[in-house]
Amino acid sequence: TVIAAMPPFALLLDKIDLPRRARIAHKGHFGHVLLIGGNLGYTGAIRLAGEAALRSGAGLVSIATRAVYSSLINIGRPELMCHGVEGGEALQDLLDKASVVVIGPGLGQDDWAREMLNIVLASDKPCVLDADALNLLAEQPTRRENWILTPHPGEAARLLGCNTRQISSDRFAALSDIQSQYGGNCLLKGAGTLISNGETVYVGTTGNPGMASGGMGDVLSGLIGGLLAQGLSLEQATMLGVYVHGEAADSLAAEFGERGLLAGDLPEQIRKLLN
Ligand code: NPW
Ligand code: AMP
Ligand code: MG
Repeated sequence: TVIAAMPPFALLLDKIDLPRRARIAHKGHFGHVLLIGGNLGYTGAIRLAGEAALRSGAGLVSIATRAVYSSLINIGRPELMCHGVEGGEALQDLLDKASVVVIGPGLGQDDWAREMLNIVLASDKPCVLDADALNLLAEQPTRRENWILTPHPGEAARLLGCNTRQISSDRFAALSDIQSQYGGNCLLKGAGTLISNGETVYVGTTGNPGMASGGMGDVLSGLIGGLLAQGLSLEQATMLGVYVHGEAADSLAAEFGERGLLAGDLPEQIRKLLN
């Protein structure tokens, strides 16, 4: 395995085809992200992922969530389309319209969550698996190439059947084990997020301890999903997403300080950076 520092922003952008908005562009040109999650107690997670997907420039963003919460999640952010989905058939209809799926933020691990994940796994849509989708995946390990897995060390430990301390003692080995077992593009989040495409491991150079607060990871998975929906490759979306997520937090920390940085502060800053 080759280990490399993340290229600087200008070089990264040079290699990435983030689409320009042509004069005659319309929303259909920038992909449709379907985000699945937001179970009891965790509705905020899917809302944060949705805001990040919108600010990344995706054309359309839909959320599939529990029926009881569906009308609450987009309060104050009506650009998000929210669907209460209790059965597999309803989710299948939404999947058919989506270009990319993000599943996991606030998904929970109950029967509803399992049903949602199984339907996504049965489709061949490119997807980002985060949070509880990773915890459920650990129960039925599967390999796939067209997905991005975004574990933090706790989720990584579940994916590998070990404990967090073992993950932290050799993060490169842990990520390499996850990638070879599960395939696709994989991250190991934390201070200095690692990214693996199976050949090279990149070390993230952005981010700060202000990000040690709830919802930060949910913003990252929505951002990566939004970039994927705009036509970036799995690797490009992962690299650019991790870079910009950390850089957004760094510029906010430089202005306001690390303490009190909120996940919900990031999407607007992400927009500035991507433009
Ligand atoms: P320890 O304690 O060190 O052994 P969980 P979660 C470890 C949703 N959210 N370095 C650490 O383990 C999510 O989307 C909803 C080392 C820690 O105790 C999920 O669906 C929010 N260890 C659900 O909640 C905002 C690290 O992992 C354990 C580490 C549960 O997700 C919050 C915690 O992980 C949240 O996003 C690191 N850098 N990072 C909302 N507003 O609705 C983590 N660990 O048990 O998987 O719980 O990540 O909170
Ligand atoms: P999650 O635990 O899923 O909410 O994800 C937390 C996000 O914040 C990940 O992208 C981490 O890389 C980032 N993060 C958390 N703590 C730090 C830190 N001390 N330095 C840099 N990034 C961090
Ligand atoms: Mg998380």
